[in-house]
Amino acid sequence: MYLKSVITASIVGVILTGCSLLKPHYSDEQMHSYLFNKFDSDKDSQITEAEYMEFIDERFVKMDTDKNGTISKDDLYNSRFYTFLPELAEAVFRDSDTDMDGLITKEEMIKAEEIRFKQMDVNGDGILTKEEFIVNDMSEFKK
Ligand SMILES: [Ca+2]
Ligand SMILES: [Ca+2]
Ligand SMILES: [Ca+2]
Repeated sequence: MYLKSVITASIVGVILTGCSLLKPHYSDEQMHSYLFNKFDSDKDSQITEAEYMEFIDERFVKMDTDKNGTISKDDLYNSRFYTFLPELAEAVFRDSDTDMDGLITKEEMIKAEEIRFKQMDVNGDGILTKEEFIVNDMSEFKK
């Protein structure tokens, strides 16, 4: 009887651990490094505007899950980006949909991200350092 409840407890433990592995919760710092490295494709610890926009381009394609050229809320919820970082994905969506019609066109996303890049690039040299790169601490992202 005792043994049985120990086994049950450890199975529950395994299931719970499995769940937390499936849905990782990043600390802000982990998320920051993770995203910085994703953007920094040549790994020189700097994100150029070209690298930044290239990543945005790829992300747009990935987020457009039904491949019709615009990102809808359904696309958002079906995307891997949303699965892993729901809050950030929601914030990106809100921030990019400038005409608030519930759809993000590629033009809207590019324009929003160009503005975001310039806001982060505080010394205006066209390059983001790790210190300049901000994941989730921008005023319009806090709503
Ligand atoms: Ca780089
Ligand atoms: Ca779409
Ligand atoms: Ca829109």
